[in-house]
Amino acid sequence: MLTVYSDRHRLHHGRAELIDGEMKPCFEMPRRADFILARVQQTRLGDVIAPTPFGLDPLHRVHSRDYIAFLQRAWSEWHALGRNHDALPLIWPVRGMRQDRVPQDIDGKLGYYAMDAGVPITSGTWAAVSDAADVALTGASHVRAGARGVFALCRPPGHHAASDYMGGYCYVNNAAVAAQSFLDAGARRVAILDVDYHHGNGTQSIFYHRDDVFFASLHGDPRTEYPFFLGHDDETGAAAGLGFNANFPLVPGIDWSAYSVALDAACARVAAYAPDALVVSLGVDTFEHDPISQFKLRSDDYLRIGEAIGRLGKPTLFVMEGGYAVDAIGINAVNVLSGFESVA
Ligand code: SP5
Ligand code: ZN
Repeated sequence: MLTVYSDRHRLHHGRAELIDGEMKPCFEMPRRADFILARVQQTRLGDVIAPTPFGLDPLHRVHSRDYIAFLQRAWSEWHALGRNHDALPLIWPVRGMRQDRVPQDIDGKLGYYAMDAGVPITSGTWAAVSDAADVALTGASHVRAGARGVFALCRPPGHHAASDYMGGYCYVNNAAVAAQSFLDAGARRVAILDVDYHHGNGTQSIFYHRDDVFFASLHGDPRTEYPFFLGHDDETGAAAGLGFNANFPLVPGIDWSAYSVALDAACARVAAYAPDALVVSLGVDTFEHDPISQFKLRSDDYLRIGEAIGRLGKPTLFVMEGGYAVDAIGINAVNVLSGFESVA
């Protein structure tokens, strides 16, 4: 399987995040991608290529122009105030406050364009974020050219980012950008299967009113898990998109026996949709030793996930999302890809 990877992910390295009331080193760190790449090479999964630049147009297809412009300029606006630490939001427009006035000050803009404080912006964040989108777009172009499966080793991840906000370590929604690129190149229907531990709220939001992208997500139940405010099973789409969104919220502590039932159900929905292409939001934070998650999947279970996806028989783009047990992240992510390849 072809892997697309850019070294420039390293330019995004947030220092700290607020977790359980303490500032701790960011769980979403450069070593994650390094370990995945090392495993790709160690297992001889296939060639590794650099992305080609696609520019801003494909990003504007799923994100608002003002949001992308904010991402591009945020660090320089922050740095111009003499601040050298990560830019982080500290106030949000909650119920009853104005959503229709974008503040002029960077502190206001950070809150306006963020859903949480898990999105540090550093001097290199935009370079890494735009390369991650190019990684996904390059991967999609190879799927279109006939590859059965391609791995977009994106970092930072994307599935919590919606059309006009960042959150949960995500800035640009790489999976959504790639899905839209399939449609713009002539696909009629694209499915996105999100197996990250957290609900893909950004991806769901982007396509919620549309019938040309079917979104299915397996994740920790938002009644007890981040992102809390989206991801329930009664969210089935709206307007033309009604019936084209499927959430599978799962209780904490589940292992493969329960997970696989939901995975089979989600895969059956994908198959029924009969997509021209499949995008997999590949998070491996469902792992038993993940430091911020509550599922109990083991490394071998990721082979089974890959096999289930492979049996769908669709041209498939894997887009890397979460996974924070760094020592095992390469094994688990590449197991999915190997499992996929084992079912020809
Ligand atoms: C892409 C992705 O996986 N983003 C995840 C963002 C999660 N951010 C909030 C994490 C909260 C963890 N709370 C549990 C702490 C355990 N001590
Ligand atoms: Zn996650």
